[in-house]
Amino acid sequence: IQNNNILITGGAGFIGSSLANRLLPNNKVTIIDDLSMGDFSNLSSSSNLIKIKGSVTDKALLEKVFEENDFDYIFHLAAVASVADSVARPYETHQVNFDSTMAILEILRTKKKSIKRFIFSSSAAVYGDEPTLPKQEESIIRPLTPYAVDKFASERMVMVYNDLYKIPASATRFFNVYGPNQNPNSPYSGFISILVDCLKNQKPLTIFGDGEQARDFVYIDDVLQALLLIATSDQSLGQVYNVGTGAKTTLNDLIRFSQSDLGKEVDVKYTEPREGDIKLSISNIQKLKKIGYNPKYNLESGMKKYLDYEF
Ligand code: UD2
Repeated sequence: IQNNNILITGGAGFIGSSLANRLLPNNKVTIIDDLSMGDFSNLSSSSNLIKIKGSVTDKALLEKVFEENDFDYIFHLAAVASVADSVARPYETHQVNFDSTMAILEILRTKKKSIKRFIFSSSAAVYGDEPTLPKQEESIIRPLTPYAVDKFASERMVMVYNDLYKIPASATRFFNVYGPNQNPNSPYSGFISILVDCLKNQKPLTIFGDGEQARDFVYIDDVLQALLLIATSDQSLGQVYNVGTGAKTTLNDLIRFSQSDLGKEVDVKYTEPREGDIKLSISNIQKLKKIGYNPKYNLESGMKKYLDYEF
């Protein structure tokens, strides 16, 4: 993507800032972020960058931004990213995770905005705990939490706007993304960011459950590859894609790996599982591979790159 005008909601957050830094040298990038989890310091300084501190639930702000800009690409990454947080605050997370999507879609429809692509970040959480693995895009959808319901509803609404109103759109179902600049400072942060923080600062780690729950952890660079492919492929129009690696890692695997790799002991405490927590989540990525996706990192090389960056 070059010489385009791009909006990234949640652009100060982990995935958003990584994407912005990749696009900034050759594009104009506008960021909206409420800085609840993100930080503008994640972003490279650039004359191509416009930073707006504000919430995607603020319709007046969205309208103003769209009045002042004709965007080519919109990456809607702003979200309450934590499944557990959505269980604690279902209504507030709904406003961020669903209403904001509709607000943007409505502006695009009613103001007849012509864009190249709207990319919505959905989640593997939509599959829930239905035991068939790995998860394919056509697998049974059984959302178990407010987070998962809102991600699925947003994703479907995006597809309806694509089909009925010709707002060109695609969606990604992210599995568990990790890498530098993922904020570890909340009990709701991503597990790997918390683990790395514990390793760095010798803090105790809490595992919710027996640690045998498994995830498909995907390194941020592979996620950027996926986002850029999905945004620019003709084939991906009106389509939703799993974004993962296809590999299964348990939390206990991760602790063993980090300890042996770094030679540091982690003080682990096991406690009750989280409500709505999924036991096994592994992706089938054949559909994404058909448009050219080729993940470059397995857990070992991804963790190595992340840890080299942190230590
Ligand atoms: C992650 C994403 C979510 C969604 C989903 C898709 C984050 C924060 N959430 O949800 O946005 O896209 O993946 O698959 O990235 N855990 C602990 N101790 C801790 C923190 C977590 O044991 O201190 C457990 C947690 O109960 C869960 C696992 O680690 O079993 C992963 O938790 P998570 O919050 O990193 O991610 P997940 O899969 O709920």
